[in-house]
Amino acid sequence: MRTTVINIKGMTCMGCVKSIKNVLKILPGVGDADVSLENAQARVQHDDAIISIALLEQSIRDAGFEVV
Ligand code: 9UX
Repeated sequence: MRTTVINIKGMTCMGCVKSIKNVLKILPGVGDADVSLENAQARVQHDDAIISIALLEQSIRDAGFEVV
């Protein structure tokens, strides 16, 4: 497991936070995901042999947010 921090643009409420959190948590290889509205950031624990950073980022984009 490694921890990856991803900066996200476009979260405006706790609903946004929750939906990104849910999107990340259901991905295979993700242990835990914490999303912070005030830091505009996701902190994801993942096994990078199973899920790459690029895939995490793409999942956030697919959910309608911008990765910066
Ligand atoms: Mo945060 Mo609400 O979106 O549509 S502004 S969930």
